[in-house]
Amino acid sequence: MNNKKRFSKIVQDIKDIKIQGARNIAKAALYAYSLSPTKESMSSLVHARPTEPMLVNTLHKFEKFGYKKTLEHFQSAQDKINKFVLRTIRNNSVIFTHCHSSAVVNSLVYAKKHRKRFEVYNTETRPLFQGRKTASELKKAGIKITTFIDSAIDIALESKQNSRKVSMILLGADAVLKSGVINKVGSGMIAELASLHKIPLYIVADSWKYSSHYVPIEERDFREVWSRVPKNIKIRNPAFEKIQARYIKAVISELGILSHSEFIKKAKKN
Ligand code: RUB
Repeated sequence: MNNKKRFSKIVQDIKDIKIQGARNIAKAALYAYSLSPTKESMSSLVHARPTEPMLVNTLHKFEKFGYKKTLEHFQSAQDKINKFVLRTIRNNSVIFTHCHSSAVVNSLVYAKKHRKRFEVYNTETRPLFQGRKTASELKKAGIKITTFIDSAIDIALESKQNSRKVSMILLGADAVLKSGVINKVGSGMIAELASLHKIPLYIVADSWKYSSHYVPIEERDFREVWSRVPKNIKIRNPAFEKIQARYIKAVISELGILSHSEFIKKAKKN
């Protein structure tokens, strides 16, 4: 396969969610852009998933620092994040997560390897079921996992309906903004329920997800929801949603375990 074909395949895989999650998307975009570093390539990568400032930030870093140095950031940031998440997990706890975040999954696998005792509740995450990916990866690492249908989020978080109460929520992020965090649709509702049930909600995210610009919410194809929908039924399929800053206990990034406002200050400086 030549570079042009390889580039187009990566863009298509990002569009089709074969490559998913902000960090994996940014990493794949970095490689694709290194194959074809032109204005047009930048534009097709940026438009492949519009809610991804990490992708944009990564391509700008590439222009300043080159491929190798930019790529190194991903692992070194994740290594630091893993250590910070390890500190926040209490033994014998139940952790709730949503969709598939490589930052969350990596840090949970790291915590398990470092002998933390915990189990995980997660959601299947319709319409594309990224929750199954999370469940399979955690199971493979020997972590006890229970998957709930999305409509049962309140049941998952409500202590009376489960043998054990959820002690913390770990969510990934697509964008960290001054007003809050954008993550998979459903995250806003989870944050409101977390506040109702007094469960701390942490965002686990690389600081390159910070953006001082407006970030649009991607609306995806209706066929993901209902492929043969009868005429005159309109389908809405927003991919992401904002979590208001007031619901966030801390943002765990390579910069530390910081309140949302402290994170914004530090990320702005970087
Ligand atoms: C994935 C999603 C993830 C964030 C963070 O949505 O919302 O929580 O992207 O992921 P989609 P990561 O499946 O639509 O891309 O921690 O891997 O950056």
